[in-house]
Amino acid sequence: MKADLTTTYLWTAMLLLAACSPASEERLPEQPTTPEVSGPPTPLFDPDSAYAFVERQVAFGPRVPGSEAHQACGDWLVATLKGYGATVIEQQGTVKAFNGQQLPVRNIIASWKPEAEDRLLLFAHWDTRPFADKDLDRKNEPIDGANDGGSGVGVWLEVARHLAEAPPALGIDLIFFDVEDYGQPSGAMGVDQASSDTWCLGSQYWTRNLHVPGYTARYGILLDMVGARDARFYQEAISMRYAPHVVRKVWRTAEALGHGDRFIPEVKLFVGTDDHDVVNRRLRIPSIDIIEYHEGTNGFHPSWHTHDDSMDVIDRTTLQAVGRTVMEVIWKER
Ligand code: AHN
Ligand code: ZN
Repeated sequence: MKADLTTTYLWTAMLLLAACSPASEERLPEQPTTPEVSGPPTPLFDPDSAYAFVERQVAFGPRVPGSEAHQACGDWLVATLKGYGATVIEQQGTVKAFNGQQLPVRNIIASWKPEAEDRLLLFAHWDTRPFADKDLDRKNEPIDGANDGGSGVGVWLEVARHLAEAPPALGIDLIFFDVEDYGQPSGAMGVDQASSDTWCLGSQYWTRNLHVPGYTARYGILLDMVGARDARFYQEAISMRYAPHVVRKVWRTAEALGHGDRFIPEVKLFVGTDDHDVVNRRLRIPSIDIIEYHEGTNGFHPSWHTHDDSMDVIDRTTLQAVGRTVMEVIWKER
């Protein structure tokens, strides 16, 4: 505490000097300025709450478009978001799946400060894959989607819980896109443009039917597969192409918060079939994808599109690293 006292004396002496000498007035500020622009402090992300939000979705059963579980979970999402003070728009329509099937689409759009011009777009997909094509067994049965679908929504719901109570400076639009994960299973030929267009049908629908004509936002953040134990997040190539400043801001913030072990500032993956690509290409809202890169497999978690994608892979410390980081970014925005 001695050092603090000395510092105080020094400051007092400097201020006195400044007050007495007119020449120094121009050089010294009237009072010490804080480096940060002041604003509401970032509220605390609660990983237990985020975990419970993932659990709650999974408890409905697989949220396959057109199913009863999907309907019930959607109703719960809308009610929850309204409970957090959001203006909610439900966008309903029909899209055609790769197999020719007509699918109902239900995008859930929650807005805070809808009148504000400066906005951030937060998004995740809330549907689950109707089959387990990467599994060896029960390939035709839908998956739990705890990580794929559930985790992004769970983190955003926990963020949403704070939006009414301690609003950040900017307007917020949180979109839960439907029918992201009904894409054509990749065969030996890999993913070409035609098959890549069979993914992300909900976000494609939204870009053609914007809830607000001419909608735009300062930037967008997509969360996809952000809940698995020991997950690491590397920078993603499409995000780097369209929104490098957002990528750097997020990874720098993670590092500053002590999550540098999770957020590694190296570009390691390219995810050309995710909702951020649609938003970037069609709307030019610079958008990033925070998505796990898993060494040794196809780049995604080994549970990806298998029946192992259950609550067993979800870990609170991963949800915490992601949730705390994005909240800090959102609440520091001016
Ligand atoms: C593919 O690479 C085919 N899809 C990435 C997007 C995705 C699917 N995220 C979750 N499921
Ligand atoms: Zn998926």
